[in-house]
Amino acid sequence: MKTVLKSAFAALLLAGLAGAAHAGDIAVENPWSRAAPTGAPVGAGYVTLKNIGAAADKLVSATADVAGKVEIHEMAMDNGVMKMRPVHGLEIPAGKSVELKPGGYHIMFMQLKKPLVAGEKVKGTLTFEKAGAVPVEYTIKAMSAGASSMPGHKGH
Ligand SMILES: [Cu+2]
Repeated sequence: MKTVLKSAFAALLLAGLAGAAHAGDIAVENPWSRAAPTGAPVGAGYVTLKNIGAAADKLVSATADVAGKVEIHEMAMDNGVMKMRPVHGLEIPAGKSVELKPGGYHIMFMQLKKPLVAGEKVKGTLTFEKAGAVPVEYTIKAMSAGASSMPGHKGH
C-alpha cells in the first residue's frame, strides 16, 4: 500500500516536472548553437519548436545573453544564391513542429559580446504571441557541427 502511494506521488511529481519544460502550448526542444571564434560578429541558434496546443502560435522575438541584438532569420535561394533575411514572426501551426536548422530558419545572434565556446551555453528567451516568453539554453557545439548540410551559408 505504501509503495503504491509512493509511486502515485512520483508520477504526479514527474507530470509536474514535464509541465515545466514548456510554457503554454509550445515545447522548446534541442536548442543548439555553433562555436564562433573571438571577433566573429554573429552566431546562430537552432531549435525545434513544437506546438502541442489546438491553436497556431507565432515566434515573434528572441533574446540571447551573448548578443546585443537578436533576429529571427530565414535562408532562401535568391537567383541561385543562398541569402538570409529577417522574418517578422514565424508561425508554429497547431499540432506541428517547426525545426530551426542550418540552411533554414535560425535565431541570429548579432553584435556578439563574446566568442561562442563549444561546451558552453547561450541563455536567452523565445517570445511567442500566445505562449509568451519561454527561457531557452542553447548548447554550443563544435564549429564543424552540421556544416556539411549548409553549403553556401556565408557570414556565420
Ligand atoms: Cu542569419
